[in-house]
Amino acid sequence: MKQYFWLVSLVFLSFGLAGCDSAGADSNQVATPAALAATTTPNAMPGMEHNMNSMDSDAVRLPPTLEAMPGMEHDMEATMNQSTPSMVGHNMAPISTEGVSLASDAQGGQLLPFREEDGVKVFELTTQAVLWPILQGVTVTAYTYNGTVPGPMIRVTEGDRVRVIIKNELPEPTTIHWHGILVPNAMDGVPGVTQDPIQPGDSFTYEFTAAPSGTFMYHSHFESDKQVMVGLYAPFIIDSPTAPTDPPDVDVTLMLSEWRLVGGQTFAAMPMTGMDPNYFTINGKAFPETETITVKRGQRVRVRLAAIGQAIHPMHLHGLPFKVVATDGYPVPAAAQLTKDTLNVAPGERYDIEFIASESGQWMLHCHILHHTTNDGEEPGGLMLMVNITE
Ligand SMILES: [Cu+2]
Repeated sequence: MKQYFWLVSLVFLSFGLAGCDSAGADSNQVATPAALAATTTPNAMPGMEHNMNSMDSDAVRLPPTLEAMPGMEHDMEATMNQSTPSMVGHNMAPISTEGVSLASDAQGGQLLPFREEDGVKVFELTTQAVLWPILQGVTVTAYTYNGTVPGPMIRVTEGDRVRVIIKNELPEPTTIHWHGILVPNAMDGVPGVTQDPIQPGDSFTYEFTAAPSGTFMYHSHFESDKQVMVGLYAPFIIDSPTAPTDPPDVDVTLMLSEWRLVGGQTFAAMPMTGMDPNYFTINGKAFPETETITVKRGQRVRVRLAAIGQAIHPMHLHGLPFKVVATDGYPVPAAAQLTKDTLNVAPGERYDIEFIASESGQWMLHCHILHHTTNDGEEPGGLMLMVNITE
């Protein structure tokens, strides 16, 4: 058991290091089995108490000595002691709550109103930190567009001229990337490449013609492993200019993500030991606070699944097989539409699925990585919601 654990750890570590900025790293510094053996038990493994009592305690030790992970020095120091105020890791320090107040809106992803100026649809966004309840009694410190997680939904028609004015009220720079939308390069939102970062207090105007039609997202592209993970994301739907002959009766967009909340402090959750998520949200809420999809029997339901965190979520729908009708915004021809009941949604991906509400009852839609259906280790929670089909 122990040997197997370390082997797995080593393999993961190797892959992890391969994906990091390890330029100039001495390969001898990559953790060896000896280094792996010299581990310490983590001080706190929140949410892991309830199901781990029977495990060999040696087996839950975490690898390795962090000094031996080239390319990760800048961030890892902070991980070692999360309560130290002098943390230097820019993405691993807790999100400051200084001057941050409770969100005034209760629900994210709501339609953003716009004004028309010379045929252009003009939207306004403000980035701001808020205290965002993901669950009754559980509040994260979030970076948001307009005070909600997810930010407000921008919904336009293909061919619309769209202008988005963003004012940055965060304590740090930011940019917006229009994920999947065919924007001109200068509007792509990559700091240092297509634009300068938008400094605190500054504004920036994005403008483009909305295309193609489909399910998209907008999100921060500045230190995105931090800013996206603490809430800077939102849905962007582009409808086809030709009205569909048979629109679904219900059309729901669900953004999936992860959080790390320890001791009341919010950290950017990362797929990395010591920064793992312990809360999981659909549209900014964890079960049982997730929304319920209420439909009448016989209605057709479209669910737009969008994973914006850093974990893959195999979403499983009880009782109601669905068809995958679009992938990353692009329609799937009818003859190629797979019928499934479980669908992997990887970070950045969008899938539009459709099903007929053929059987009345309460049907669960949930992630099948079952740790993702817990709230800080307590089940049920996280990535679950109910599809309530009435007569
Ligand atoms: Cu999951």
